[in-house]
Amino acid sequence: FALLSFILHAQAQQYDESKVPAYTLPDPLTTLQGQAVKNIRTWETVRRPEIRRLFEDNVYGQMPKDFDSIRFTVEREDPGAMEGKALLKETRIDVYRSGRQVSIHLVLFVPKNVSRPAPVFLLINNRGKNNTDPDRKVKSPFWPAELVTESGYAIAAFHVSDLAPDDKTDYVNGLLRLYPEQLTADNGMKAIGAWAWGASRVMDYFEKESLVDASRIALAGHSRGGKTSLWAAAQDQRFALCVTNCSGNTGAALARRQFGERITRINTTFPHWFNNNYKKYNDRENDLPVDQHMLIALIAPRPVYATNATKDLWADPTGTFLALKNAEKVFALYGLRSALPATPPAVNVAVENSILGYHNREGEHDMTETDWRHFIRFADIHFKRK
Ligand code: GTR
Repeated sequence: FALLSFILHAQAQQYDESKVPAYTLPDPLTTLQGQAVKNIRTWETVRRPEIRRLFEDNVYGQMPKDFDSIRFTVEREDPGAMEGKALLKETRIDVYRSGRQVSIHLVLFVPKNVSRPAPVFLLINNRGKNNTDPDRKVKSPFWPAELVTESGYAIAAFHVSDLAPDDKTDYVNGLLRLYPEQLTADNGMKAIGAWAWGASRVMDYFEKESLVDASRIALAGHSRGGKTSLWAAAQDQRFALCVTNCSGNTGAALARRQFGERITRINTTFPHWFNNNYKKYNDRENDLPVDQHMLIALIAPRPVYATNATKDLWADPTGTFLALKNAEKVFALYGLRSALPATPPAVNVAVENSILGYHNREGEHDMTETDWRHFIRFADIHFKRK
């Protein structure tokens, strides 16, 4: 009984808005020395590096970039894919360090009726590999390649397991074999760091691929993949736009609200996602030197689109909206307008014409064609404006 009640207690998460405690968020525009950040220069030279470092040390871990070499090998090219409407290119990205190697398999469809180089939606795929079927026998709404290419974008995907298996023991058998020193450091990278690292190596490839426009890469991820898309875009400023779908705790939702999934719970179920230091914040959200609005702020001035689903309270829709709102002032430094209302928009109402976009779709924890239609419109607005 004692054990059972312990388990039930440990798993009890709350969904009651009236029980959200009073909290004060760390100010993205006040430096650790207490200086107010009033211009882009201080933001970019002092405060932004400071926040990035805080996330590295306390949450996601380091992002090493000292590899020996990178090689791109075309594994398959089909100019007649999607009934002749697109070019399919599958590429293996091999990265070497100290005699060890990691390989990322990338699937890419480039529409034919669009002027090249094409803008791209890149998905960090955390679900089954068949969701991104290059043969299109499976047409998953999670990666609606036909819809995206018909809308004038190339679409690409890689699978997280190429970098780190999503398993609390097995996660070491991937990229971390190249960086074993990360495993013994309290601020060492684990699985989510490794997945984000992989997104950057795909970007290295895009920079060399003449079919695509490396200055218009929209990075997208769902849930744990959405936590990763935020961290990758925060780290790597080459990503021009970030989509974070139902990313919840340690994604786009504020930790201090303690609503839905909490840090203790995520660190217990998924001890292989975040660094060792993050475990110090179990049940101590208020001691964190950051909150997730600051992760969104790191992406400024690049546009960020976050979503939720009404039946996914676990991912705290209100906390996600509030994280965006509290990041607005950093985008404002760049003179960028956020059209987010003061309180969350009505269900299914998308805010797209805004540097910070948002919708709360009716339904379950998922990424659907409806979500993608909004991502496309959001990218249309921002990429055209460029
Ligand atoms: C859940 C986890 C969430 C989210 C989700 C997913 O079990 O608690 O943080 O990442 O998985 O990735 O679908």
